Amino acid sequence: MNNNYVLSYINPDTDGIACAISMAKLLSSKNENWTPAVFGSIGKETLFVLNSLEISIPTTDILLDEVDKIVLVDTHHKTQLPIGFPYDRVVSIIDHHPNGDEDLFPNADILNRKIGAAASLVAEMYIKRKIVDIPILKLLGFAILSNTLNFCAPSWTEFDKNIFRKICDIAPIDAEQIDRMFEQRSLILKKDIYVALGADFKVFDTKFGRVGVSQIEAYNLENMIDVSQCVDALQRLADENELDLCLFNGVDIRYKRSLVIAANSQSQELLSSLFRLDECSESHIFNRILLRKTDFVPQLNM
Ligand SMILES: [Mn+2]
Repeated sequence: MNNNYVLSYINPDTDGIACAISMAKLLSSKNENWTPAVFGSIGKETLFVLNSLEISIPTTDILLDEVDKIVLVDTHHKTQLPIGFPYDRVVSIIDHHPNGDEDLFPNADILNRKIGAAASLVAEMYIKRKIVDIPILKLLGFAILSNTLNFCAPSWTEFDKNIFRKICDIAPIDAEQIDRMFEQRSLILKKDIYVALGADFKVFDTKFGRVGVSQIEAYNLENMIDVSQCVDALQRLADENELDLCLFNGVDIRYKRSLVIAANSQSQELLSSLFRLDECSESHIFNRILLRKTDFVPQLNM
């Protein structure tokens, strides 16, 4: 049996893994065996999707020394691949990212389009060849949703949307399953809010003094966040950074709203004066998405 792999970048997301599984299935035949495999680990969101579709989890056991041919999906970038990666064995690349290292792959056909998900390109192959494989089509549909944040991220294109519609005509995707998939991604908010808040925390010198603003963009964020835990974590961040003023901007992609939380009473006053709110409270929901760059930083200096 030959030793062919479909691979993506180290610690791939749902798009990378969905493409690896689907391409391996598409390429495998009586004479040729293709194995989807993963460098690094598989995230919670992806595991949820694979389990709910009853698709087996790809192996992480890759014998690069003995590899015959490789198809690479969702990447063609040197920095995203392991040291010693056999570039010359790559026969085909399917990607949607700019600035790849084309020259490293002398034997590869490269398909690279600037669209929202590599899964859209693989799904197009299934649709064009009229291959009706319901779990695989659903997997690719979930990957498109994951990569485009349910068509909320700016990266999606009409191509992605068209392919997604065609997938749904053949293999409808349950809206509740979509919510549950995205919730897997937001679990960090429940598990360790302090780590989540610290991941994107910036300090600004403003006319009010130094102000820390943490921001998280997540799906169904309002239902994942415990406000009092968030206040405590925010105060901890404020203390560590020797700040009196500290705010959190939680962008809920599902409801297209922002939940803003203040660390302490001084920060509550700042919050109400920044947005001319009638009263001071530890949290406030805005009926639109606020962004730190456009809705906080300019106001802090005005
Ligand atoms: Mn991708």
